Amino acid sequence: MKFYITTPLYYVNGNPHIGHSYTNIACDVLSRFKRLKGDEVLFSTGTDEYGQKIRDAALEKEMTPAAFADMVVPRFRELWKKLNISYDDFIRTTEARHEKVVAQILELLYKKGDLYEGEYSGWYCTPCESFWTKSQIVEGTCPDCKRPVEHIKERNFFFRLSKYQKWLVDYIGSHEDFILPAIRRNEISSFLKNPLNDLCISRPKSRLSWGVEIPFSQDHVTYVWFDALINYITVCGYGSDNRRFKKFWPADIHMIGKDILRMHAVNWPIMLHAAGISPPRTIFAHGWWKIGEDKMSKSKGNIVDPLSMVDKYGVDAYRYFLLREVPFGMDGSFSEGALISRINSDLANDLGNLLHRTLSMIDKYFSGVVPERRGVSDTDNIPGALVYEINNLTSKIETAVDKINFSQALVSIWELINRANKFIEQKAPWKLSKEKKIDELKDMMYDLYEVLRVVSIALLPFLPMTSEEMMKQLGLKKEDADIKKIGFGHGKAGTRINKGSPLFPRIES
Ligand code: ME8
Repeated sequence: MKFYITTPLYYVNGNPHIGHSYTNIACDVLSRFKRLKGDEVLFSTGTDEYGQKIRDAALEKEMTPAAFADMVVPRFRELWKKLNISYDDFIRTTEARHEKVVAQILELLYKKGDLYEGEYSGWYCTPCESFWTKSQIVEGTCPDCKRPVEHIKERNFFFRLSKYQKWLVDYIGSHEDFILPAIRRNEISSFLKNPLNDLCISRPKSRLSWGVEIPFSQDHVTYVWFDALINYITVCGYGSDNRRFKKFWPADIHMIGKDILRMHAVNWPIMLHAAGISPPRTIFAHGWWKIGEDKMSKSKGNIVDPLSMVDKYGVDAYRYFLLREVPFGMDGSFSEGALISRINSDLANDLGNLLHRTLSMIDKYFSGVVPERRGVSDTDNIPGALVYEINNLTSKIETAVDKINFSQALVSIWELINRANKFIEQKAPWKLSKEKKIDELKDMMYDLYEVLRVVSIALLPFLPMTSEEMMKQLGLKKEDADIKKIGFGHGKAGTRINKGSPLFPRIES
């Protein structure tokens, strides 16, 4: 099975913030999960470098846009490295491979008559890089970001979006998973109840020359939103490697934030369809991280720097918080207080404690060697028993991940962790030891070891460093990180454990 997942290409007019990291962490979890299942994954990310706002940001720093982009791009790469984002390709819209495909698509649509020249008169919002009509703007401001728009009147090229509106409406109607979550599909369906305007896809060079050349016009470059979307087919080989393209396209998931849903769920499928290419399987638009009630964004200046969060609290604590705190798809409010609470309760108390005390007991009672368990009985196979719950974990996680519901997947893992913690309290192994009930003690230690072993595998996509550290302490090898081993009994009696320091020290606020 193949799995092709993409992130948006982020604008390079400022440093990456937690919103960007959220999308990439989500894609990383899905990619790692698919790899764990043995799928062949292509995970792409990158940067969007043309357009008016990058040009303006560069001018402010008295740099050329190209030099400015070269300065910012490494900050994205550095962040992805720090966050353990396992992407396979990083594409910049200024690369020749991208521009070549953009030119091919433009040429194809022009020859087909789907691009035409005309006069554009309307309003433009630079921070959103979006055109608006008179009826859309609100008291001279952009309906999305509420900042002033400028009036523009110039000759440009247009793409016949309107010609394909009926096709798109039918397509959305017959493909339930095309736009997710359902609330976003409904949003697009109601937007499509009104007639679509054709899309202005160019800029005269006299006003903006920082863009991809248009092969049939000396005087224009393409509109940033027209060129950037095309990266999704460039990455998987369109126009350069047909076999690879056939293998990976259509993309399985375009992961985006809800701010750029219309471009992805209306313009992009129509561009593809007009060019004779199938649409992606799923466009998933997640919610926003806000600060209080405000959306976090580079242009609003209320940014939380992911690097400082990671330096303070660690990569996996940060990943855990973003994935666990808010059901994926909904908005969330970021606060350090909430992050610290999650670290102390879920990571330090529940997970960290279970590992530390179980390994301490295996050290104490069995000299650091996993004991052998007696056979499994009927009472082990009823809901609530550890054996039963361990055997049910994979299906719970798979169901949640298939629905792109990360918090639910983590809840299932933590239910098992907490059941094991409760089991220790109820069974009081120290009493079993005192009373010399050695067989019972062995069974119990083996079961706790099994919980930790399956948890260490299940956590790999979400918290890769923690998973690795747990496996090391549990005396497991790399090849033990296999989804087929998330089941009771794969752990080997006789394994020597290597107890280390606690995974997540408590944070005193
Ligand atoms: O839109 N909360 O780039 P961009 C959650 N270049 N996610 C957020 C967020 C927030 N507060 N802020 C940003 C562009 N994001 C275009 C994309 S794609 C061909 C071109 C994430 O730098 C989210 O994924 O403005 C959102 O869609 C994306 O960053 C926008 O990034």
